[in-house]
Order: sequence, then C-alpha cells, then structure tokens
Amino acid sequence: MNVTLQTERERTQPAGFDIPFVREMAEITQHMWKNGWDERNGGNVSYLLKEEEVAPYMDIHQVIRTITPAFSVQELAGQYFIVTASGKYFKNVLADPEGNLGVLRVSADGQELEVLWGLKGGANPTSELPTHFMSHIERLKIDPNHRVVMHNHATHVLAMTFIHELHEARFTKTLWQMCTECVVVFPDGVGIIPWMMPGSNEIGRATAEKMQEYHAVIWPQHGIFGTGTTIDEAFGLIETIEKAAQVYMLVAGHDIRQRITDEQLRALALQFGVTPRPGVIEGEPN
Ligand code: 2HA
Ligand code: ZN
Repeated sequence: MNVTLQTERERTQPAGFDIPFVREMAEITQHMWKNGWDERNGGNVSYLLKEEEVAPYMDIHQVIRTITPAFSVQELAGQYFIVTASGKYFKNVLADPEGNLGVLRVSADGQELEVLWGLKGGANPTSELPTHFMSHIERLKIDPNHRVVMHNHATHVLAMTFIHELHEARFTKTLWQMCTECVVVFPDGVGIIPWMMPGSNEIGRATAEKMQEYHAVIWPQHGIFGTGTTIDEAFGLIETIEKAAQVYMLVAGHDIRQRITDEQLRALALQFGVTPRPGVIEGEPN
C-alpha cells in the first residue's frame, strides 16, 4: 500500500523535485512570482552548491553541454551553481524545473560553464549571470559561508527609487525608519548604483563593487539584488527591504505624527548586537 502511494506521489512530482536544492529554487521562485516581484521573465537566482550536495543526484562526470560566457571567472573555477534560465518565467519553474533551472560547474580554467542538469531545450543561464558571478566572488571574500544571489523587481523598492533621493545613507535611514526590525535585519544598509543597462558586464562590475560592503544592492527603476548564506536569508532580506519600501510608499505625502527616533534606532542596534553602518543614523556631510 505504502509502496503504491510512494510511486503515485513520485509520478505526480515534476522531474527534479527529489533534489533538495532544485525544490528550494522552484519554491522560492514561485513565492517571488506570487508576490508580484517577477512579472514575465523578471528576476533571477543563483545558488552556490557544494560538490557533495550535487554528486548524490547527478553524474558530475557527465557534462551535457558547455556554454561559453562573455566573461571569464577563474575565481569560481570548479564551483557548482544552480541558476534560473534566461528568458524563462518564474511562474513556470514549479511545474518544470528542468526547463527553467540549470545546474552548472565553472570549468577548471574559468572559461566555460559545464551544464550537468536542466536547461532543457537549449535554455541558457540567466542574462544577469555577470552580476551574479561577480557578486558571488565579492561576497565570498567577505563571508566564506555566502551562497545565494537573488534578483527581482520588488514593487515598492522600485517605486521608491522614483521619489526618494538615491543617496545610500539617506535611502538606508529612511528604510530603517519604516519598520522597527529593519536596522537589525540589514545594519549594513543598502547599496545603490546608477541606472545602467541590465545584463551587461558593466552593471555586473558596479553591483559587485557595492557587494564588497552591502548584502543588498538596488538598481534604480529596475529592482533589487539580495545575497545570503541561504535561500531563506537572501529572500528574507529582500522581503524586509520591500516591506519597508511599501510602508514608505504608504506614508509618503502624509503628515507624519510620530516616527522611530535616532535614539530608538541606536537602542535597537544595541539590544540586538548589530552595528549600524556609520554615517546613516547621524547623517553624513554632503
Ligand atoms: O529578465 O530581471 O534584469 C530577467 C531580469 C533582468
Ligand atoms: Zn531584472
């Protein structure tokens, strides 16, 4: 009886659902889509995997095909990633992980990507791969446990970039002031780059440079990049920033009768043992 049920369940699961990191990617992209952050083919995720996590589920000696990216990444040679595919819709990942996700290994010389699973039907890795890889490189220098880079078009973050000045410290302070727990969740604040062409190596370099100091980077009139040691952490960071931006968009233009004070921000940091980025609470000259 149990055997029959098991078989039935397996039959109704999309291919790949037995692989924990595939399932995690399929579920998180569905959450992002349901939040309205990933219209059409918007958004991309890359997740650094350990060889011992990958090997039980696929033949790591069987390269399905190789892809030559427009940039070389010696720093990531031999590393394994699961990534979302270019031009594919987050809406569809859950039903067809193999067509919308791919597991790749960076070749030993850092010049090629070796596809080990997925990217069915000739799909390619995300168009934002330069930003993802360059950001992984920078975050890993700071935190050896870093694993995840996540991009989406979080609605209120995007809206806020139209009406708030794009000054990192002042933008960060506004976000911290919107929800009590913000300063605790992202004490390093948010980095902001100028508007740039998506998909380019240039936006990759500019974003990665900010990643030397920030876990999250905002692309004006486009969206946000969040990073973390787990899918949950990167998602939770974006969720928290988005919530703050939503509150900002709700209160902007209204009479503010009370707010979180600078003293309260400092007290929160002390209570939760975090160090707020210097120059944010007190403001900085310029
Ligand atoms: O199309 O979000 O930034 C995917 C994107 C590009
Ligand atoms: Zn985007």
